[in-house]
Amino acid sequence: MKHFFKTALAVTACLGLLAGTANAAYKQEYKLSVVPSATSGWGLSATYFADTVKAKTNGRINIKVYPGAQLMAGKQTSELLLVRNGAIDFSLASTINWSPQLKQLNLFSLPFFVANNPDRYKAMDAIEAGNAGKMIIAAVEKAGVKFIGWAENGFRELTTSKGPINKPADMKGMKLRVVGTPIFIDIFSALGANPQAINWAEAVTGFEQGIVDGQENPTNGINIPLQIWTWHKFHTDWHYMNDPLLLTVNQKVWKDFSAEDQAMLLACAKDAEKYSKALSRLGFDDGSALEYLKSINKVPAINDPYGTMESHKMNIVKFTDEQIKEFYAATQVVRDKWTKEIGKDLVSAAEADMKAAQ
Ligand code: X2X
Repeated sequence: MKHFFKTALAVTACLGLLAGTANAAYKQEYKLSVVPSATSGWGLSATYFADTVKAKTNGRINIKVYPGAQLMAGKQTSELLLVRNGAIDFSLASTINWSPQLKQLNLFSLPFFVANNPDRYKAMDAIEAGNAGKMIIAAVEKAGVKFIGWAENGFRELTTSKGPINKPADMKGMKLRVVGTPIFIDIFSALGANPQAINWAEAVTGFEQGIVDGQENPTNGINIPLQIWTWHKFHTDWHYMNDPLLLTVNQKVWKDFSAEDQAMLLACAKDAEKYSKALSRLGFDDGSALEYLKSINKVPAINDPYGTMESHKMNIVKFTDEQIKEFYAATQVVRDKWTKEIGKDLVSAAEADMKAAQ
Protein backbone atom coordinates (compact mmCIF):
# COMPACT_ATOMS: atom_id res chain seq x y z
CA MET A 1 0.00 0.00 0.00
CA LYS A 2 2.79 2.34 1.04
CA HIS A 3 4.58 1.48 -2.16
CA PHE A 4 1.42 2.20 -4.17
CA PHE A 5 1.12 5.69 -2.70
CA LYS A 6 4.76 6.38 -3.32
CA THR A 7 4.41 5.34 -6.96
CA ALA A 8 1.18 7.34 -7.38
CA LEU A 9 2.92 10.36 -5.93
CA ALA A 10 5.85 9.92 -8.26
CA VAL A 11 3.53 9.60 -11.27
CA THR A 12 1.56 12.69 -10.27
CA ALA A 13 4.74 14.63 -9.70
CA CYS A 14 5.97 13.51 -13.07
CA LEU A 15 2.75 14.56 -14.79
CA GLY A 16 2.89 17.84 -12.95
CA LEU A 17 6.45 18.26 -14.05
CA LEU A 18 5.53 17.48 -17.63
CA ALA A 19 2.72 20.01 -17.60
CA GLY A 20 5.12 22.43 -15.97
CA THR A 21 7.71 21.84 -18.68
CA ALA A 22 5.20 22.54 -21.45
CA ASN A 23 4.38 25.88 -19.85
CA ALA A 24 7.94 26.65 -18.91
CA ALA A 25 8.94 26.45 -22.58
CA TYR A 26 6.79 29.51 -23.15
CA LYS A 27 8.32 32.71 -21.85
CA GLN A 28 6.47 35.25 -19.74
CA GLU A 29 7.48 37.86 -22.26
CA TYR A 30 8.95 37.71 -25.76
CA LYS A 31 11.08 40.67 -26.75
CA LEU A 32 10.47 42.08 -30.24
CA SER A 33 13.08 44.55 -31.46
CA VAL A 34 12.47 47.55 -33.70
CA VAL A 35 15.10 50.13 -34.72
CA PRO A 36 13.07 53.36 -34.99
CA SER A 37 10.43 54.79 -32.64
CA ALA A 38 7.11 53.27 -31.55
CA THR A 39 5.24 55.89 -33.61
CA SER A 40 7.03 55.06 -36.87
CA GLY A 41 5.11 52.90 -39.37
CA TRP A 42 7.56 50.17 -38.52
CA GLY A 43 6.86 50.50 -34.76
CA LEU A 44 3.11 50.55 -35.39
CA SER A 45 3.36 47.40 -37.51
CA ALA A 46 5.27 45.60 -34.75
CA THR A 47 2.64 46.61 -32.19
CA TYR A 48 -0.12 45.48 -34.55
CA PHE A 49 1.50 42.04 -34.77
CA ALA A 50 2.03 41.78 -30.99
CA ASP A 51 -1.55 42.89 -30.28
CA THR A 52 -3.05 40.42 -32.76
CA VAL A 53 -1.08 37.56 -31.23
CA LYS A 54 -2.08 38.62 -27.72
CA ALA A 55 -5.77 38.79 -28.71
CA LYS A 56 -5.71 35.41 -30.48
CA THR A 57 -4.10 33.68 -27.49
CA ASN A 58 -5.89 35.55 -24.68
CA GLY A 59 -2.53 36.84 -23.54
CA ARG A 60 -0.90 33.39 -23.43
CA ILE A 61 1.77 34.61 -25.89
CA ASN A 62 2.92 37.99 -24.71
CA ILE A 63 5.16 39.84 -27.19
CA LYS A 64 6.52 43.19 -26.07
CA VAL A 65 7.84 45.70 -28.59
CA TYR A 66 11.17 47.36 -27.73
CA PRO A 67 11.56 50.32 -30.09
CA GLY A 68 14.46 52.73 -30.54
CA ALA A 69 17.12 50.03 -31.11
CA GLN A 70 17.29 49.64 -27.32
CA LEU A 71 17.87 45.87 -27.44
CA MET A 72 21.03 46.46 -29.45
CA ALA A 73 22.27 49.55 -27.60
CA GLY A 74 21.68 51.64 -30.71
CA LYS A 75 23.93 49.56 -32.93
CA GLN A 76 21.42 48.61 -35.58
CA THR A 77 23.74 46.46 -37.68
CA SER A 78 24.24 43.98 -34.81
CA GLU A 79 20.56 42.98 -34.66
CA LEU A 80 20.84 39.76 -36.69
CA LEU A 81 23.51 38.41 -34.34
CA LEU A 82 21.32 39.13 -31.32
CA VAL A 83 18.27 37.37 -32.78
CA ARG A 84 20.49 34.45 -33.67
CA ASN A 85 21.98 34.11 -30.19
CA GLY A 86 18.65 34.58 -28.41
CA ALA A 87 19.19 37.97 -26.74
CA ILE A 88 16.25 39.04 -28.95
CA ASP A 89 13.25 36.69 -29.44
CA PHE A 90 11.41 38.40 -32.32
CA SER A 91 12.54 41.11 -34.66
CA LEU A 92 10.89 43.28 -37.26
CA ALA A 93 14.10 44.08 -39.07
CA SER A 94 15.14 46.12 -42.06
CA THR A 95 17.12 44.32 -44.74
CA ILE A 96 19.50 47.30 -44.61
CA ASN A 97 20.54 46.55 -41.04
CA TRP A 98 21.17 42.87 -41.70
CA SER A 99 22.92 43.20 -45.04
CA PRO A 100 26.46 43.66 -43.65
CA GLN A 101 26.24 40.02 -42.48
CA LEU A 102 23.88 38.73 -45.16
CA LYS A 103 25.14 39.92 -48.53
CA GLN A 104 22.01 38.75 -50.40
CA LEU A 105 19.88 41.35 -48.63
CA ASN A 106 21.72 44.12 -50.49
CA LEU A 107 19.46 43.16 -53.40
CA PHE A 108 16.85 45.58 -52.07
CA SER A 109 19.40 48.40 -51.79
CA LEU A 110 20.48 48.22 -55.44
CA PRO A 111 19.83 51.84 -56.45
CA PHE A 112 16.79 52.47 -58.71
CA PHE A 113 16.58 48.71 -59.38
CA VAL A 114 12.90 48.53 -58.34
CA ALA A 115 11.98 52.17 -59.10
CA ASN A 116 12.97 51.68 -62.72
CA ASN A 117 9.78 49.62 -63.28
CA PRO A 118 6.41 51.01 -64.39
CA ASP A 119 4.75 50.01 -61.09
CA ARG A 120 7.24 50.00 -58.23
CA TYR A 121 4.84 48.44 -55.70
CA LYS A 122 3.96 45.57 -58.03
CA ALA A 123 7.69 45.05 -58.63
CA MET A 124 8.38 44.98 -54.89
CA ASP A 125 5.62 42.47 -54.16
CA ALA A 126 6.74 40.32 -57.08
CA ILE A 127 10.26 39.99 -55.69
CA GLU A 128 9.00 38.99 -52.26
CA ALA A 129 6.45 36.50 -53.59
CA GLY A 130 8.67 35.19 -56.36
CA ASN A 131 11.79 33.08 -56.78
CA ALA A 132 14.03 35.87 -55.52
CA GLY A 133 11.97 36.03 -52.32
CA LYS A 134 12.37 32.28 -51.81
CA MET A 135 16.14 32.63 -52.20
CA ILE A 136 16.20 35.50 -49.70
CA ILE A 137 14.14 33.55 -47.15
CA ALA A 138 16.46 30.55 -47.56
CA ALA A 139 19.48 32.79 -46.95
CA VAL A 140 17.89 34.32 -43.83
CA GLU A 141 17.08 30.90 -42.42
CA LYS A 142 20.55 29.62 -43.27
CA ALA A 143 21.88 32.47 -41.16
CA GLY A 144 20.13 30.86 -38.19
CA VAL A 145 16.81 32.68 -37.69
CA LYS A 146 13.23 31.74 -38.57
CA PHE A 147 11.50 33.98 -41.14
CA ILE A 148 7.75 34.35 -40.59
CA GLY A 149 6.72 37.25 -42.80
CA TRP A 150 7.40 40.39 -44.81
CA ALA A 151 6.48 43.94 -43.87
CA GLU A 152 7.59 47.30 -45.25
CA ASN A 153 9.47 50.36 -44.17
CA GLY A 154 8.83 51.91 -47.57
CA PHE A 155 10.47 53.61 -50.53
CA ARG A 156 13.22 55.81 -49.17
CA GLU A 157 13.03 59.44 -50.25
CA LEU A 158 15.62 62.16 -49.80
CA THR A 159 15.16 65.09 -47.43
CA THR A 160 17.70 67.91 -47.28
CA SER A 161 18.23 71.35 -45.82
CA LYS A 162 19.72 72.47 -49.15
CA GLY A 163 18.09 72.02 -52.50
CA PRO A 164 16.08 71.39 -54.56
CA ILE A 165 17.55 68.24 -56.13
CA ASN A 166 16.76 67.56 -59.75
CA LYS A 167 19.96 66.06 -61.08
CA PRO A 168 22.99 64.28 -59.60
CA ALA A 169 25.05 67.52 -59.79
CA ASP A 170 22.63 69.08 -57.26
CA MET A 171 23.88 66.59 -54.67
CA LYS A 172 27.51 67.47 -55.09
CA GLY A 173 29.37 67.57 -51.77
CA MET A 174 26.16 67.27 -49.74
CA LYS A 175 26.72 65.63 -46.38
CA LEU A 176 24.06 62.96 -46.13
CA ARG A 177 23.43 60.66 -43.20
CA VAL A 178 23.24 56.98 -44.20
CA VAL A 179 23.17 53.67 -42.32
CA GLY A 180 26.62 52.15 -41.74
CA THR A 181 26.13 49.54 -44.45
CA PRO A 182 28.80 49.62 -47.18
CA ILE A 183 26.55 49.81 -50.27
CA PHE A 184 25.25 53.23 -49.17
CA ILE A 185 28.71 54.74 -49.18
CA ASP A 186 29.04 53.53 -52.78
CA ILE A 187 25.64 54.84 -53.88
CA PHE A 188 26.02 58.33 -52.47
CA SER A 189 29.64 58.62 -53.54
CA ALA A 190 28.62 57.66 -57.10
CA LEU A 191 26.11 60.53 -57.01
CA GLY A 192 28.81 62.99 -55.89
CA ALA A 193 27.52 63.39 -52.33
CA ASN A 194 29.46 62.99 -49.09
CA PRO A 195 27.83 60.09 -47.16
CA GLN A 196 28.17 59.94 -43.36
CA ALA A 197 27.49 56.62 -41.63
CA ILE A 198 25.56 57.37 -38.43
CA ASN A 199 23.34 55.05 -36.39
CA TRP A 200 19.67 56.04 -36.40
CA ALA A 201 19.80 56.46 -32.62
CA GLU A 202 22.17 59.42 -33.13
CA ALA A 203 20.93 60.66 -36.48
CA VAL A 204 18.32 63.06 -35.14
CA THR A 205 20.95 64.83 -33.05
CA GLY A 206 22.91 65.12 -36.29
CA PHE A 207 19.93 66.83 -37.96
CA GLU A 208 19.42 69.15 -34.99
CA GLN A 209 23.04 70.20 -34.92
CA GLY A 210 23.28 70.49 -38.70
CA ILE A 211 26.14 67.96 -38.79
CA VAL A 212 24.58 66.65 -41.99
CA ASP A 213 22.65 68.36 -44.79
CA GLY A 214 20.14 65.58 -45.24
CA GLN A 215 19.14 61.94 -45.06
CA GLU A 216 16.93 59.35 -46.78
CA ASN A 217 14.00 57.50 -45.19
CA PRO A 218 10.42 56.57 -46.10
CA THR A 219 7.83 59.36 -46.00
CA ASN A 220 4.91 57.74 -44.14
CA GLY A 221 7.01 55.37 -42.08
CA ILE A 222 9.69 57.70 -40.74
CA ASN A 223 9.85 61.24 -42.16
CA ILE A 224 6.33 62.37 -41.28
CA PRO A 225 6.19 60.84 -37.76
CA LEU A 226 9.61 62.43 -37.11
CA GLN A 227 8.44 65.82 -38.49
CA ILE A 228 11.50 65.94 -40.67
CA TRP A 229 10.49 69.42 -41.90
CA THR A 230 11.80 70.75 -38.60
CA TRP A 231 15.30 70.44 -40.13
CA HIS A 232 14.84 69.68 -43.83
CA LYS A 233 12.66 71.77 -46.12
CA PHE A 234 13.47 69.91 -49.35
CA HIS A 235 11.86 66.59 -50.18
CA THR A 236 12.90 64.57 -53.23
CA ASP A 237 10.61 61.76 -54.34
CA TRP A 238 13.08 59.53 -56.13
CA HIS A 239 12.04 56.08 -54.77
CA TYR A 240 15.65 54.92 -55.10
CA MET A 241 15.08 51.84 -52.95
CA ASN A 242 12.61 50.23 -50.56
CA ASP A 243 13.70 48.35 -47.48
CA PRO A 244 11.33 45.51 -46.74
CA LEU A 245 11.07 44.42 -43.12
CA LEU A 246 11.66 40.82 -42.13
CA LEU A 247 9.57 39.46 -39.28
CA THR A 248 11.83 36.84 -37.73
CA VAL A 249 12.09 34.65 -34.64
CA ASN A 250 15.01 33.09 -32.81
CA GLN A 251 15.20 29.42 -33.90
CA LYS A 252 14.91 27.91 -30.43
CA VAL A 253 12.02 30.17 -29.48
CA TRP A 254 10.27 29.14 -32.69
CA LYS A 255 10.81 25.41 -32.11
CA ASP A 256 9.40 25.68 -28.59
CA PHE A 257 6.01 26.88 -29.91
CA SER A 258 3.40 24.17 -30.54
CA ALA A 259 2.46 23.48 -34.17
CA GLU A 260 -0.91 25.24 -33.61
CA ASP A 261 0.78 28.31 -32.22
CA GLN A 262 3.28 28.37 -35.08
CA ALA A 263 0.39 28.33 -37.57
CA MET A 264 -1.35 31.11 -35.62
CA LEU A 265 1.84 33.22 -35.58
CA LEU A 266 2.23 32.83 -39.34
CA ALA A 267 -1.38 33.97 -39.85
CA CYS A 268 -0.84 37.00 -37.61
CA ALA A 269 2.35 37.80 -39.56
CA LYS A 270 0.31 37.80 -42.79
CA ASP A 271 -2.13 40.33 -41.29
CA ALA A 272 0.76 42.47 -40.06
CA GLU A 273 2.23 42.47 -43.59
CA LYS A 274 -1.02 43.81 -45.07
CA TYR A 275 -1.30 46.49 -42.41
CA SER A 276 2.35 47.50 -42.69
CA LYS A 277 2.29 47.75 -46.49
CA ALA A 278 -0.91 49.77 -46.40
CA LEU A 279 0.63 52.24 -43.93
CA SER A 280 3.74 52.59 -46.07
CA ARG A 281 1.82 52.99 -49.37
CA LEU A 282 -1.02 55.23 -48.18
CA GLY A 283 -1.30 58.26 -50.46
CA PHE A 284 1.16 56.86 -53.01
CA ASP A 285 -0.63 53.88 -54.55
CA ASP A 286 -3.89 53.49 -56.52
CA GLY A 287 -6.03 53.84 -53.40
CA SER A 288 -5.91 50.19 -52.28
CA ALA A 289 -3.92 51.06 -49.15
CA LEU A 290 -6.62 53.46 -47.93
CA GLU A 291 -9.38 50.96 -48.71
CA TYR A 292 -7.60 48.27 -46.74
CA LEU A 293 -6.95 50.51 -43.72
CA LYS A 294 -10.63 51.55 -43.76
CA SER A 295 -11.69 47.90 -43.82
CA ILE A 296 -9.76 47.18 -40.62
CA ASN A 297 -10.65 50.54 -39.08
CA LYS A 298 -7.04 51.67 -38.88
CA VAL A 299 -6.75 54.79 -41.05
CA PRO A 300 -4.05 56.95 -39.41
CA ALA A 301 -4.78 60.57 -38.49
CA ILE A 302 -2.23 61.75 -41.08
CA ASN A 303 -3.23 60.13 -44.35
CA ASP A 304 -2.36 62.76 -46.97
CA PRO A 305 1.46 62.72 -47.10
CA TYR A 306 1.97 65.37 -49.81
CA GLY A 307 -0.63 67.70 -48.28
CA THR A 308 1.02 67.27 -44.88
CA MET A 309 4.50 68.06 -46.19
CA GLU A 310 3.20 71.07 -48.11
CA SER A 311 1.40 72.39 -45.05
CA HIS A 312 4.80 72.38 -43.35
CA LYS A 313 6.31 74.37 -46.21
CA MET A 314 8.34 71.56 -47.68
CA ASN A 315 9.49 71.98 -51.26
CA ILE A 316 8.60 68.75 -53.09
CA VAL A 317 10.30 67.45 -56.21
CA LYS A 318 8.65 64.40 -57.77
CA PHE A 319 11.01 62.66 -60.15
CA THR A 320 9.79 62.07 -63.69
CA ASP A 321 10.59 58.76 -65.42
CA GLU A 322 13.39 60.59 -67.25
CA GLN A 323 14.96 61.74 -63.98
CA ILE A 324 14.79 58.20 -62.59
CA LYS A 325 16.53 57.01 -65.76
CA GLU A 326 19.25 59.65 -65.35
CA PHE A 327 19.93 58.58 -61.75
CA TYR A 328 19.71 54.94 -62.79
CA ALA A 329 22.48 55.54 -65.30
CA ALA A 330 24.57 57.48 -62.77
CA THR A 331 24.52 54.51 -60.39
CA GLN A 332 25.20 51.72 -62.89
CA VAL A 333 28.69 51.28 -61.43
CA VAL A 334 27.13 50.49 -58.01
CA ARG A 335 24.72 47.88 -59.38
CA ASP A 336 27.57 46.25 -61.31
CA LYS A 337 29.82 46.03 -58.27
CA TRP A 338 27.09 44.86 -55.88
CA THR A 339 25.54 42.32 -58.24
CA LYS A 340 28.78 40.37 -57.80
CA GLU A 341 28.48 40.56 -53.99
CA ILE A 342 24.78 39.64 -53.94
CA GLY A 343 25.08 36.90 -56.56
CA LYS A 344 24.10 37.14 -60.22
CA ASP A 345 21.53 34.32 -59.78
CA LEU A 346 19.58 36.24 -57.19
CA VAL A 347 19.67 39.54 -59.08
CA SER A 348 18.52 37.81 -62.29
CA ALA A 349 15.73 36.01 -60.41
CA ALA A 350 14.52 39.36 -59.05
CA GLU A 351 14.62 40.91 -62.53
CA ALA A 352 12.54 38.03 -63.89
CA ASP A 353 10.05 38.28 -60.99
CA MET A 354 9.59 42.02 -61.55
CA LYS A 355 9.20 41.63 -65.31
CA ALA A 356 6.58 38.92 -64.99
CA ALA A 357 4.47 41.14 -62.73
CA GLN A 358 4.36 44.30 -64.88
O1 X2X B 1 18.45 53.91 -39.89
C1 X2X B 1 17.52 54.09 -40.69
O2 X2X B 1 17.57 54.94 -41.59
C2 X2X B 1 16.30 53.22 -40.57
C3 X2X B 1 15.56 53.57 -39.30
O3 X2X B 1 15.45 53.43 -41.66
C4 X2X B 1 16.78 51.80 -40.56
O4 X2X B 1 16.92 51.18 -39.54
C5 X2X B 1 17.14 51.18 -41.85
